[in-house]
Amino acid sequence: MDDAGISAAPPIPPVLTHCPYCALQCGMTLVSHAGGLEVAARDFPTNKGGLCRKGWTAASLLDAPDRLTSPLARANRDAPLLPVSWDDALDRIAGAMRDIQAAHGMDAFGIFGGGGLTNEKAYALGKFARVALRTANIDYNGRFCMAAAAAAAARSFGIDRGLPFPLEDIPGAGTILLAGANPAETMPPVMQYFDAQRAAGGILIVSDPRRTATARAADLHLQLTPGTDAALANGLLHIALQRGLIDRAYIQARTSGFEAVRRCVASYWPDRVERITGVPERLLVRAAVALGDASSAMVLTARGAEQQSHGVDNVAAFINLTLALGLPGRPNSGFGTLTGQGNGQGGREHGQKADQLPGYRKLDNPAHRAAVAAVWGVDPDSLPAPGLSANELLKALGGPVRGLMVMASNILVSAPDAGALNDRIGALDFLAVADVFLSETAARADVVLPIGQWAEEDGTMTNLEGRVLLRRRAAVRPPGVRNELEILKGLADRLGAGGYFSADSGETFAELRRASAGGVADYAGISYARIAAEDGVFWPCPAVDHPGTKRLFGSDFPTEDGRARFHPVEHRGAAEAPDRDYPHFLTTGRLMGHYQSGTQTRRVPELLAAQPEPFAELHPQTARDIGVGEGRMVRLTTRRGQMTLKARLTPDIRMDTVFVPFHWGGAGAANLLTNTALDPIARIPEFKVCAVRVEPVEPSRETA
Ligand SMILES: Nc1nc2c(c(=O)[nH]1)N[C@H]1C(S)=C(S)[C@@H](COP(=O)(O)OP(=O)(O)OC[C@H]3O[C@@H](n4cnc5c(=O)[nH]c(N)nc54)[C@H](O)[C@@H]3O)O[C@H]1N2
Ligand SMILES: Nc1nc2c(c(=O)[nH]1)N[C@H]1C(S)=C(S)[C@@H](COP(=O)(O)OP(=O)(O)OC[C@H]3O[C@@H](n4cnc5c(=O)[nH]c(N)nc54)[C@H](O)[C@@H]3O)O[C@H]1N2
Ligand code: SF4
Ligand SMILES: [Mo]
Repeated sequence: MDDAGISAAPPIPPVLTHCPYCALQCGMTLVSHAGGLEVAARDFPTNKGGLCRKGWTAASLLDAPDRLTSPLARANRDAPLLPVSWDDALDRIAGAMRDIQAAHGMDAFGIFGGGGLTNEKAYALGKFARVALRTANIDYNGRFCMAAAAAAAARSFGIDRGLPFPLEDIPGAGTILLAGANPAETMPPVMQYFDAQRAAGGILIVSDPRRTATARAADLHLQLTPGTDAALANGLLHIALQRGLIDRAYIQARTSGFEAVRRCVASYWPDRVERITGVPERLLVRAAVALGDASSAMVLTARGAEQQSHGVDNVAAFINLTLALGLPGRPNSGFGTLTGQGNGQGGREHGQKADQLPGYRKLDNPAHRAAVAAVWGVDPDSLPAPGLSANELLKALGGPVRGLMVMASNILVSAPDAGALNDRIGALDFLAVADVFLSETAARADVVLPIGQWAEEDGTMTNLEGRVLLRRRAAVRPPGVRNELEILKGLADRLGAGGYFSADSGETFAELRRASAGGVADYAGISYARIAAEDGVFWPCPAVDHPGTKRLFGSDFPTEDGRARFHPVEHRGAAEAPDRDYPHFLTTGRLMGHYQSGTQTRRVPELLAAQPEPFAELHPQTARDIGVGEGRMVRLTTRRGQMTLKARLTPDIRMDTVFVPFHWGGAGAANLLTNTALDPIARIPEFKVCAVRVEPVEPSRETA
């Protein structure tokens, strides 16, 4: 197998690899510099040499002074974390797993994974939960991310691949609607594709309650009320129908269920949609006509439209629009979601999701269970049932779930209603965290495991296009750290299941290929050597002589009848609407210079200097109404919590909306405020909308 052996080669920079952060997975080169490594450009087909400032500075964390280099453990809940040996640390964790499961049942120990893990690790983690720990309760932070789009795409198209086409198709699209996406800050190098699209005469439309850098780069900005995305999409489809812009031949030949959607959107008159969304009727008409008239068009959603308690509905409404216009499967056209985390795509395909097995198979499907059990060499009946989804798992902590192991997530900063989660973590019998740094979550653990970083290991990542990429080892890791594959093998040994696991990434990938063979996300034909030679391979790729699948849906959809399905959707709005006590909308999201919970980017001096602290973005009129000026402290209060932070005034935000970035912990964590209301299908929390009260903090209070 050509996957073996790579790990054994000593790393000699320059090494061609990829950025550790977001789902664009920009290609980069790691070169030697002053005894360490430095990032240099790489002409890779996705980013074409471009990187954002997070990518350029990524290598500085390899020798960060406060990097963890020894396992830590505390003697009891009140004792400090102190260095221990790896054997002690793994014994402690395996012992806690055994004790908790013996006392409270197999599902009383949970696992929380992350979309930053390589495919190999995500696969091994899912297998570890089912085969070694034998718990139903494993889920991951992707549930906080693109889960709504994943569920909606799977229902309508029969498959969830973030983009069903490569980025290179973007410049050829006549019109593009970015719904709740701010790639100018969240994936800066991808903007070259939208710039090229506009330069070729295309129209770019952005829907966002804020006039973001992305909205400023667009031809048309629909500045909608938070939580009204489904109404907007239905309104656009209503106008397209009214003006005869829909593609009846496509609807007839390639879809089912249109009639119910047609009836549903009939009541979304433009003036009604203007009232719901706040977007003027003339802009709605311009957007609908631009999409409907173009010979090719795309709708791309991101977290703005998705992280809502009706996120699946919102995405379904946009999919309906694209199907009615006859777009999916046509050149330079269709629906897609911009997946967020480095391996957000691959991380959801190989089994760290509560309901899934490798290859995007389902745990509740007997044939799928049998296929995977055969590869693993276990009895299908020994595999647990689907378990709790991420936020439900976090809500069960200290209740039915008594122990938790977290790998690659900083839940105390990134999960909704962080104050309540903090209490529940305190009520756990045992917490283990594997991280590179002592994150806010790791600082609460009973045992902390120090992890090797991206540039110190080989492995594969699957980017937002469904392109499987190779991450290559460029540095020797510091003594004292291990990677997740070694840790899972070490724990499995102690649980009597070590024979099922390998600590080698090449061997694990070879097994993943077999386990995914025949599944929706089929990696059987993908090898490390092919990825390196072909600048990535697109799944599904069922055989070594298969070219991989750059574009989906050209002739049919992978549904039972080959047709895409419409789903009628009514506008329902957010779970929490502003009222007298909490009169504004609060929304949360990202800044260019920080990544997620900030564990990594807050440790990069240049990035921290550029964005040292959280702030509340307010419209100047809103600020005048409550009596605060630029840079003054405001108190934000929701039904769940309170935080005090600086006001930043900008006319680019709606007057009824306040925005807070979520990259800080402790008293600066935006998630002290957010709502845990979940989408009923995807179980994604409503990070993007809740009701908030904004008040000035008097000087006496400020210094108190
Ligand atoms: N710099 C940076 N880049 C990142 C990340 C990061 O942390 N930092 N994280 C990565 C990850 S994991 C992800 S998921 C992606 C996320 O990428 P994006 O989805 O682009 O980022 P967000 O800032 O979460 O949300 C996008 C926009 O949604 C808008 N929005 C808020 N409420 C609504 C609403 O009700 N409707 C609509 N239509 N829009 C609304 C916000 O104003 C915001 O501008 O970014 C990835 N890239
Ligand atoms: N309010 C609000 N909250 C949000 C969002 C929002 O828009 N608003 N967005 C949500 C979204 S889309 C996401 S994806 C989540 C992300 O939130 P988190 O899951 O907290 O994501 P990260 O900050 O990337 O956490 C990764 C942690 O793992 C560590 N780490 C990095 N690489 C590795 C590795 O290879 N192995 C191990 N073991 N650890 C590693 C990092 O140091 C860090 O502490 O946040 C969600 N939370
Ligand atoms: S856009 Fe994403 S992948 Fe590219 S350099 Fe920035 S963080 Fe890294
Ligand atoms: Mo995400």
